[in-house]
Amino acid sequence: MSKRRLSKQQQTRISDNQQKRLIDDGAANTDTYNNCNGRVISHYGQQLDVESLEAETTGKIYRCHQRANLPDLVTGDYVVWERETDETGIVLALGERSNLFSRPGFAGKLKPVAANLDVVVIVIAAAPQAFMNLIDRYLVAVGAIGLKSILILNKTDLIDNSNASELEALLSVYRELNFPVLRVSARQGEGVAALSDALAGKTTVLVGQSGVGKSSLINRLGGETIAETGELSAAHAKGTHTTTTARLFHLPGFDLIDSPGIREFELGHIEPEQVVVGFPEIMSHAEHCKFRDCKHGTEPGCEVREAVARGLIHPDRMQSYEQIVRSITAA
Ligand SMILES: Nc1nc2c(ncn2[C@@H]2O[C@H](COP(=O)(O)OP(=O)(O)OP(=O)(O)O)[C@@H](O)[C@H]2O)c(=O)[nH]1
Ligand SMILES: [Mg+2]
Ligand SMILES: [Zn+2]
Repeated sequence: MSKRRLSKQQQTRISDNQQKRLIDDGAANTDTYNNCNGRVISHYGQQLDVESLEAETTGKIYRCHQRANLPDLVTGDYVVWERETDETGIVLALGERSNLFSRPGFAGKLKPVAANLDVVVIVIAAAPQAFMNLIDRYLVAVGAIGLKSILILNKTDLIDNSNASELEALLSVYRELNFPVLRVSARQGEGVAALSDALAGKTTVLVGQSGVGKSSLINRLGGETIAETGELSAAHAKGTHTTTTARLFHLPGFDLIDSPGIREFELGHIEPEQVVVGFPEIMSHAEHCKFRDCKHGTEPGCEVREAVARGLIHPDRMQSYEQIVRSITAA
């Protein structure tokens, strides 16, 4: 039900945009009979899988090329496309994006991951090891585009005396900051119903290190094997980069985008002043610093330092913040 409502809204937006586009192109008289609405489900190099949003072919996937004048399209994009054969087509125009989640790829070049999202789910796991700084980098990237995050700890079935208190301490930092936190096990099903509820009616992308179980969660939520999963490497207990391209899955009640896992997440595209969007507790104190451009270092009248000293800001989060700012300034 929610899917139909969403696509209708989007179709209105698309057709407005399509009209603008055709006028922009000076092609207002073009025969638009064959133009269809669609959504990019996945992309493979130069080719895209576009799902038809047209009544008579709804849900059918067409392998498409895109017109050369279009920017790189990503999973989640709404597009106008034209059918070529029963299985192929060409994308003519890109609908307006409500947001675009990107991460830096090779040589610091921004790599768009997915568009038109409602939520970003940051997945960590009992193994491979979770790092606060990686979570914080994601929170900054998500906050910078005005989206909300949910933090998920997967593989709760692997929690034992050796890692329980460390993981709980990590989660409690975010819980206290009012970031939604869920504990799940894709393998055993714990917490999966609550996760399903949290995603209802939304388009969400799963992000996180390789091997944390993003694709496994898709399979558990979908009740069948629809995404490929891979074992952790025996030598390093790290992920093996099984998922290679972002793909949108329609699951019962919501859309969920699987994305390739990462080893590192460099925030090359964020300005140092923006880092604070991932740190609401620092932001609220920074407003009261004596100097407006306070770097929260050794300046007099720094309310952030004061808050750390009084235990109002977690020292690990402060350290994480400083590390991110340093990494950006050094880049
Ligand atoms: N014990 C346990 N293992 C899990 C759980 N979820 C996933 N795994 C295992 O973790 C490994 C990696 O899972 P994937 O789903 O491929 O991880 P991913 O995050 O999609 O990894 P990339 O595609 O490389 O980014 C597989 O061997 C899964 O069976 C879980 O809840 N418990
Ligand atoms: Mg995967
Ligand atoms: Zn300050």
